[in-house]
Amino acid sequence: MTHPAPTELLDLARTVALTAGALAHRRRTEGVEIAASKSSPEDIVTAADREVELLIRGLLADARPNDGFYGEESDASGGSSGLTWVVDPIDGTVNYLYGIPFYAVSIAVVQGDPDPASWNSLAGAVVNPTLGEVFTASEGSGAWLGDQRLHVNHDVPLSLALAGTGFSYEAARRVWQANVVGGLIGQVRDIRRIGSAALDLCAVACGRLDLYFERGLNPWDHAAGALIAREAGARVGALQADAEGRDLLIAAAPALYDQFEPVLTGLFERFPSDAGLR
Ligand code: LIP
Repeated sequence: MTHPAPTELLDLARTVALTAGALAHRRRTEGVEIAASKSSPEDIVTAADREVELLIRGLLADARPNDGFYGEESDASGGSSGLTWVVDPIDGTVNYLYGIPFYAVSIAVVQGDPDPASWNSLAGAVVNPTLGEVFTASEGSGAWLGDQRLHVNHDVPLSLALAGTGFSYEAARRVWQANVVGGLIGQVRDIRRIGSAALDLCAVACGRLDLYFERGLNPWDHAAGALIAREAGARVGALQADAEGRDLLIAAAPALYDQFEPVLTGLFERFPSDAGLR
């Protein structure tokens, strides 16, 4: 099934993400309302998360009615075009709630099922409305921050790597993740917890981080950011040849990735999850 050029799909992703970002920002200044909690009391959804996703979904359906949709805050829908939009309306919702200027609208379009293990990412946009930063990438055309081409940091030894990571909304998983970070912190330059997987991956792409890893992410958290990191020269995946996914996502320059992988494997063995978490 033919589809438009990735650069053309990117224009749509960027335009919609900017419009959605403006709404999210406006709602932030008006005051944030928690609508509900999801997998745990810590896992909240705001009224703005839902409103912004509705806006994105409508704009994409108007422009491309035959595409599928897979978003964090609403039911997925299939399409007949072979393309699916993978959307996180506000990635970094807890930052959004607290007014920490690190949340983002994340929009990607993939070919095939919305499953990181098999999809082919064509284009992605991540917009941080507070900083006015627009990260974009399309398949084979590189990664950009505005009109600045991005490249990951190369030739960084693990001991000098600034590593980003994140923690789950499940308390038992957070304790397990913290044990792993405790085992790692003496082997890297330092750790950063930015609070948005989409912005963590963009940070690897633009060299603000040397390495990022996290367990427990949903496809919408990383769909656009992983393409942006890849197009900036990062290797993105899990352990061995596994594709990134809910189990684990690692992103770093290839040489650093190769150094980090055995260390992380060792830490997972040293700190097996008490609660049998995978
Ligand atoms: C967030 C991720 C972050 C992770 C949080 C949460 P949300 O997504 O971007 O990396 O550590 O637990 O999953 O819930 O803000 O869309």
